[in-house]
Amino acid sequence: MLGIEYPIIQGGMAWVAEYNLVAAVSEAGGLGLIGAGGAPAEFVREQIRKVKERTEKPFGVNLMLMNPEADAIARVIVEEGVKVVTTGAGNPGKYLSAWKEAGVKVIPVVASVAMARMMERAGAHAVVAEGTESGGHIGSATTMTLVPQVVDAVNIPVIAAGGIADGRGLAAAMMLGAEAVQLGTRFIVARESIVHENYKRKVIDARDIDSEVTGMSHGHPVRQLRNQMTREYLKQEKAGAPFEELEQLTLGALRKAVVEGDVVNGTLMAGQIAGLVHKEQTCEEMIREIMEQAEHLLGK
Ligand code: TUI
Repeated sequence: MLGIEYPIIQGGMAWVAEYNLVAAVSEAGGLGLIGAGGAPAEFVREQIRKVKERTEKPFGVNLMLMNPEADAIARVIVEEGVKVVTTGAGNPGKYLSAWKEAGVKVIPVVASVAMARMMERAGAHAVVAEGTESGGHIGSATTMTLVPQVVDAVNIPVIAAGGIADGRGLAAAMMLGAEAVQLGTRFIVARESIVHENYKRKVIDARDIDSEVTGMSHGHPVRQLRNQMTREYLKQEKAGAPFEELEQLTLGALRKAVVEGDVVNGTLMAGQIAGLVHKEQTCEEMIREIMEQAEHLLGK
């Protein structure tokens, strides 16, 4: 459906998934996704053009639906002839018909069976079922429970995400009925990833229980590695701080971590599988290793 060699999709991580990483993943035979995050539409257009200069292979865009320029980005995706779009943090229903008319493959990220069903009815080509093990904005169901329930509920292909970083995860996801996997955390530390060295080091050094979920009280849970920022956030959240105040605390904090390498006051979004990510490698090495391990486990 996507014209890719291997069933490995790179998560559309805000700030992290820019053209260098995206082109590297697609060149290696996976599907790179530009993470539009909170970026302006014209920035996303430039990113798309830069990926096209670097690879002829398929790639896509992830539209984070809370982006105030979401409508404009949805149009840029059509104008620039992007072949695949994934969406996150909301319901992309209002964009579906325009994308489908333009021949874009539409793959919403969902965190529940109800949303998966709704997306299938609306005409989505596939869904990413994302478990709570993931980094960033999360739902509450685990990958182990969500994926088979979504597989049973819909007739379109299901891509598993959350807690997957190696061939064992890929093989397990296939056993649950998924057709492909989406990885974020492992690609943060890719050689081609522009993420600051300090952030990469934090992911590489992280243990299994080093992530924390902030924002549970106001309905926007976000998983990230524990640091001064999460301690301060959780302290204020526990004391009943209003949403707006907590928002102030995290404003620009992801950029601070990715670009400036501020691992003290920055937001280090990463999934629970960070404890399994041990070294920087090229995307090609990562994908080859994952495929070899999964093929061995699945007996080809
Ligand atoms: O979207 C994500 N992960 C993200 S978005 C993001 S940007 C951000 N930055 C700072 C603070 C907060 C967010 C970082 N990580 N994953 C896909 C995903 N989508 N997970 C859960 C959902 C989801 C949630 C609710 C999808 C649909 C949904 O529907 C609600 C509705 O509208 O009915």
